[in-house]
Amino acid sequence: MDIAAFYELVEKNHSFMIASHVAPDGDSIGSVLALTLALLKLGKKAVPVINDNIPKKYRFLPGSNFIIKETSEKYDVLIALDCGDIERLGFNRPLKEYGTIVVNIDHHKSNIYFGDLNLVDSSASSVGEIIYRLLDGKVEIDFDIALNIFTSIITDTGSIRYSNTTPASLKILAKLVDKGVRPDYVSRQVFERRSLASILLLKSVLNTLEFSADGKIASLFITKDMLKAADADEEDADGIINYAREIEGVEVAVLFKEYEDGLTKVGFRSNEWVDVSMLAAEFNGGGHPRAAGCQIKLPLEETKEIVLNAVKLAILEDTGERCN
Ligand SMILES: [Mn+2]
Repeated sequence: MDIAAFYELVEKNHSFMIASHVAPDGDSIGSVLALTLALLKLGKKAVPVINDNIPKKYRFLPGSNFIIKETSEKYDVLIALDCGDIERLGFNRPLKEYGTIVVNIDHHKSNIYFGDLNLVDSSASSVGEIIYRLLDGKVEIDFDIALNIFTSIITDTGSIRYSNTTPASLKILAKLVDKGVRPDYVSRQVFERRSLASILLLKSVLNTLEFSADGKIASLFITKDMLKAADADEEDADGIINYAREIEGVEVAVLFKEYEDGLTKVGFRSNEWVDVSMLAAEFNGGGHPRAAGCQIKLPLEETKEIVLNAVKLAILEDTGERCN
């Protein structure tokens, strides 16, 4: 789908459901809201839908109070953002029951092109960047839309620190600052506010730090009891994996989270050369080369053993072919 096809779709249809993945992050929320606000400006009916709780730190985003979790309504068009596959949306019904036409806009390399129309660009830092390019010159990017897109890009690039930070994404950020977005304000909202519970949780999680593969792998885990003791929820665990990734000599960081019914969620981060999206894919997960995740229906200890063995193998293989 190119830009012309997108506007043809907008012209021909009236109601739009803009959706994104469960465990929402800055890119999913920001891009959903930016596109929702733009479609409203074009006189369309547009409803943002994310089937999960919106973390408190993203509540400052204009339009976030419009987000609903589910809908029994059917729209002309369902636009899924930042989802490599249908499962990520976390909906109970088939997509065609939400929208007559399904549009898939994403930047995951692993995207399976599940839409009737697909706009997938894995070179984009974020879906926010793709939305900017869709809107640029067609819809006035006002302050509210700018703030949402800025937050998409700044969160998916880890404050312009990750390898997906490109000249294109930096230029867009500059234009958004021109629209009045204040980087220091966004930073304080998103990166510099921590609950006491998150600090207490961090304290106990750091005690679980373990190394393998000569210090190239660092892993952490979170049990249900640790969450309870810190009076923390999942949101409070945000970013903890980076403490493992940032240790000198570490290439891959892994965070294991214990869930109900023997389910364990696994987060991966890498620094330079291991493609963790391939690792996550081994366990039916997905993501990006430097940040990915999966869920495994096994208790924490067994999951740790299986996953860490897979990471060790990946490190060995990659070391063999490594050129830098
Ligand atoms: Mn994203």
